[in-house]
Amino acid sequence: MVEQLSEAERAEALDGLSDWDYDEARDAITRAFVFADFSEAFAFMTRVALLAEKADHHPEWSNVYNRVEILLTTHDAGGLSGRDIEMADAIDGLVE
Ligand code: HBI
Repeated sequence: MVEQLSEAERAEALDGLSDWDYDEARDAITRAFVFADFSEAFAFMTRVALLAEKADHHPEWSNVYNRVEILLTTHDAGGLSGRDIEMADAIDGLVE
């Protein structure tokens, strides 16, 4: 069972994720990525999909042309967990 982050743990984790926003209603983190075109956006999604399968941790996301919006939360924990923070770090690593 994955544990939901406490308020203090969440605050500390969010401090280290400056590009992500906290969605209070969902107890989730979100980030929008914008690419040159659809092809670049979809290539990024493919890389995220491979990360997600490897980690057995999957994003809620949408894509419109060159824009990819990602929301991370842990369904098994009913909110934000350490697995979301790890996934956000790994996704950030793809675009830095
Ligand atoms: N992805 N975001 C997210 N949250 C989960 O709880 C989750 C997941 N991917 C796979 C997964 N859980 C499985 O471990 C379980 O549902 C079996």
